[in-house]
Amino acid sequence: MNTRNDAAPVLIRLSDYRAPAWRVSQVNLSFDLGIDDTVVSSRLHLQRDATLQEPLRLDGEGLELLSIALDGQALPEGQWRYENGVLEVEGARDGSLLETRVRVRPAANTALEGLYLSGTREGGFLLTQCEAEGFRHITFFPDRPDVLASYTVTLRADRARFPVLLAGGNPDGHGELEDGRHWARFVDPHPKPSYLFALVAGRLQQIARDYVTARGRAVKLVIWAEPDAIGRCDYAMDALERSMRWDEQSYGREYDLDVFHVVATHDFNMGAMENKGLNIFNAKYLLADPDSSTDDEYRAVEAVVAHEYFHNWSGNRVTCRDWFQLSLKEGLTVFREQQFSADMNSAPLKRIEDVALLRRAQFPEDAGPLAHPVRPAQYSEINNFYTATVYEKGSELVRMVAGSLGRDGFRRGMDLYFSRHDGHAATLEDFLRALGDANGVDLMPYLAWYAQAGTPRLHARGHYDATQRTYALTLSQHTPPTPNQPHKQALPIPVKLALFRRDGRMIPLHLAGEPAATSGGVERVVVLDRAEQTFVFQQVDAAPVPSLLRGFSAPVILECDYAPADLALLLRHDADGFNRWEAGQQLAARAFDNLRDGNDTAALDAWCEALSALFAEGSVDAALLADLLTPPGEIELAERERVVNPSHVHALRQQLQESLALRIGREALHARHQALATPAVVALDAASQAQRRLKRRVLELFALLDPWAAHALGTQQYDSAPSMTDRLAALVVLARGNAPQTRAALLHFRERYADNPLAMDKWFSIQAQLPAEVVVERVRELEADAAFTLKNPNRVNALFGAWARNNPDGFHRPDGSGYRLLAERLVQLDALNPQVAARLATAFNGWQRLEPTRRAAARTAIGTLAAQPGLSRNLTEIVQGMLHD
Ligand code: B3K
Ligand code: ZN
Repeated sequence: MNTRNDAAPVLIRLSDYRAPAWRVSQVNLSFDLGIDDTVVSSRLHLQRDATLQEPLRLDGEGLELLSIALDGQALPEGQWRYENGVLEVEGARDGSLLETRVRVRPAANTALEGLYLSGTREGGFLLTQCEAEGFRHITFFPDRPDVLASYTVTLRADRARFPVLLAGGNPDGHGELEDGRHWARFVDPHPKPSYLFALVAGRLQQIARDYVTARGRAVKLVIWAEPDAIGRCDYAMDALERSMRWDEQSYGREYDLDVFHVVATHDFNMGAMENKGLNIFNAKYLLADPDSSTDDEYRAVEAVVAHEYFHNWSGNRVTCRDWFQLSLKEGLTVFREQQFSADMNSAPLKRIEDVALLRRAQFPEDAGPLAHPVRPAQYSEINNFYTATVYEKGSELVRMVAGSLGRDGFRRGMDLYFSRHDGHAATLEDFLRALGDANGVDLMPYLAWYAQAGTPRLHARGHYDATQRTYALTLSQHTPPTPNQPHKQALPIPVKLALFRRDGRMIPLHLAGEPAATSGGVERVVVLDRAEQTFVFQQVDAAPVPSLLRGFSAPVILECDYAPADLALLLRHDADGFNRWEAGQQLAARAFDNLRDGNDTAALDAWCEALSALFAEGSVDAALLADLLTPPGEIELAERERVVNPSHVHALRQQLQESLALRIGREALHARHQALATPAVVALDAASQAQRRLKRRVLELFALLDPWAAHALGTQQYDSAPSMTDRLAALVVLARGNAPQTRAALLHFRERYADNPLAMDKWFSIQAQLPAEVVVERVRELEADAAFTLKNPNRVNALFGAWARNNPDGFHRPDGSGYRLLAERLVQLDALNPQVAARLATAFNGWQRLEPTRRAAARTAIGTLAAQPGLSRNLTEIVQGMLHD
C-alpha cells in the first residue's frame, strides 16, 4: 500500500505556520487486529479555538471509512467529505465527540509507515511506525505534533496468533473474548502528539528487569523480540539501565510510566523510534552478541538505546511545535547521546567518531544540491529531512551553545527548558530563550546558525611581532552560497585555541583587552562574530604554533596555512587525543594534495615520519593509534577537490596509505599483528576493543605492502576468530584485495549465518565493497540471490547503500553502469517503499562536481529517473532537488 499524490508537490513553509483551530483532548482507540484487515475505531473529544473559524479537518491517508458519527448521530453523506488525504466534517463544535471506524490493510503495507506486518504472514508480527505522518495511515486525526492528547488504546486479537498485545502507556486491564480472542488496554497519562503512538501484536518473547528511579518509582523494563533473537537482547537491557541512570545523574530526568517496552523488528525504515513507553527498534540497533556483532555495532546499540530513551524528555515530554523544529528534539538528543557515549567509553575517541561522521555525511550534504538549514524553511515531504544536517549538525549547534554556557550553566538552562515547556510543543526559539534566561545571556545570535545552510570556511592567519612580543591571530569567515541562499551572513563561531612553543609546551595566554582575572591559562575560547576579527596575544616569546578549533569547537572548515612541521608538532605533542588526531588528518589531507599535484612531498614525509614514530614508541592508546593511522576517507578527500574523479581519489588514498605502510615497515606491521594475538574468549572491555581495532588497521596496512602474506594471515584470522570483529576485519581485507581465498570464506560465512539476517546483511555489504572493476557485476548477481529482497530496508541498504555510498570508486564507474543500475532499482524500490528509495537516491549527491564523463552519465541517469511517471512525493523531491543548479 502506498498512496501517491499525483498533483504537483505542495510546499509546506515554516512561515505559513498557524496554530491548530481544532485540538483533541482525549483519544479512545480500539483495534480489531488482523494481518490482512484491521478495523480501527476511534473516539475523538474535540476542542475548538473560538478565535479561529475553520471547519474540522482531519488527516487520513488510504483509509477505508466504514462509519462516522458526530455526537452520537451517524453522519449523513453530505455532512462530510474525504478527499486528497483530508476528512472535512460539518457541524462539529467545541466539546463534540467524533467517532469513526476505518479499515486498514497491514500485510499490503510495504511502505512500513502506519500499521504493517514485520516478517512472514505465518510467523511475523504487527507493529506501527507513525513519525512523522504515519498516524494518518491508521485513523483520522489532526496529525501534527502540536496537537497533544491523552490516549486510551484497546487491542483485540486472536490469542493464538497474537499472544502479546502492547501499546504505549500503562497497562489498564486485559481479558478473554469469545472465539479464542483476547483484549488488552493501555492508558497513557501523559498528553502526546500522534507521532508517538505505537502498538505491537504478535508472538514475541521477553526479557525483563526491575528498575527503581532516583525518586523511587518502580519501573518494569521489558525487551521483546522474536524467539530466535531474544537471546541477544541482554546487552541492550544493560545499556538501557545505564542510560536511565545517566539521565537521572546528568540532567535530573526520570522515567515517568510504570513500564518501558522495547521491541526489535527486522523490518524498519530507520534506526529506531521513541514512541512513548513503547520504543521500537530496528534489530540492527538492539541485538548484540560477540559471534555476530562487531565492537562498533555494540557501541551503536548502546548509543541508539540511549538516544531513544533520552527522547522521553527531549522530544516526548517537550515535543516540537511543527516539523521545521525537528532538530529541537533530534539535534538535542544526538548531543545528549554523544555526551552519554563519551562518558561510557572514551571521550576523545567518541569526538573523533562524531567529527568523522559529520565530515563524511553532513559536510557533503551542506555542499551539495540538497543543502538545507538545520531548521529548513520549506519541505514537500518531511521524511526527507531526517538528515545528517538536522541530526549531526543540529547536535553541533547545541554543543556550541552548551560550550558557551559551561557545564553548570547548560544544566541550569536545560532545567528551565524542561520545566517551562513540559507537556507542550516548543520551538527552537523557546529552547535558546530558556537556556539564555537561565543564565542571563542572549543566545538568539545562534538562531542564525539554524537558518543558514552551508559549512562556513574559517580562515586563520597569524602574525608574530618579535619586538612587541605579540602574536596577532586574524580570523575571518565565509560561507559559500547554497541553493536558494545566495547571500550568507556572519555567524558566531567559537574558536577554542591554544598556542604551542616549538618544544611542544603550551604558552600561557594573555589576550589583549581581557580582564587580568581571566588572563593566564593555556586554553581560551574566542568568538568570531563578524566577517573578520583580530585577536592579539601578549607576552609571547617566540613565534608559536596555534592549535585552533580544539575539540572541534564549531562545525566549520578550517583554512590555515600551517607548515607541515607545525602540524607534525601538534600531532606529536598535543595532549588532547582529538586534537592530535585532527592534526594528523590535516597533515594527511595535505599529503594527499602533494601526491595529487606531484610537486613536493614535505607533508607526506612529515605525516609518515610522525606516525611511524608513534607506531614504534607504543606510547599511544591502541584505539587512538588505529584512528591516527587512518587518513580521511574517500568521500572527505573528494570534498577537497574542485572536480572529482572518484577513481583518482581512491588511487591516491591507497598510495598515501602505502607510503605510510612502507615507512612503518613490513616487519614492524607483521610483528604488531602477531603481538595483538587473539585471546580465545571475547572480552568487550575498552582495552580488548582497542586491541581489535588496531589489529584490523595493521592488517589493512600490511595488505598494502605484501598482499600475499596478508591474505594468508587474513585467512588464518578468519578461521580462528572468536568474534565477529576479527572475522569481519579479515574478510574485508580478503575481499578488498580480491584475494583468491575470498570465495571460500564468503561461502563459509553464508552457510554459517544463513539464519541470521543481520549477519547476512554483512555478507552483502562486504561484496558491495569489492574493487571497482568487478563490483557492478557482483551487485547484479547479488540482487538475484534468493536471500535478497527489495522489501527489507536493511537488506537494501546492505547491498545498494554499501555500494553506492561506501564504495565511491565502485559506484561512479566511468561508463555510467553504476548510475543506470541504481536509477533502475530506485524506480522499483519507490513503488514499494518511498522513504527508503528517497534516502538511497541521495547517493547521487555531489554529481555536479564529477569530472565531465561521469557527470554527463549521472545527469542522464538522474534525468531518466526524474522523467518516470508516478514517482512518490519522497523520491520526486530528492530527484528534483538533485537537478537544482
Ligand atoms: N525519531 C525517529 C526517526 C523517525 C524518522 C521518520 N522518518 C528516530 C530517532 O531519531 O530517534
Ligand atoms: Zn532521535
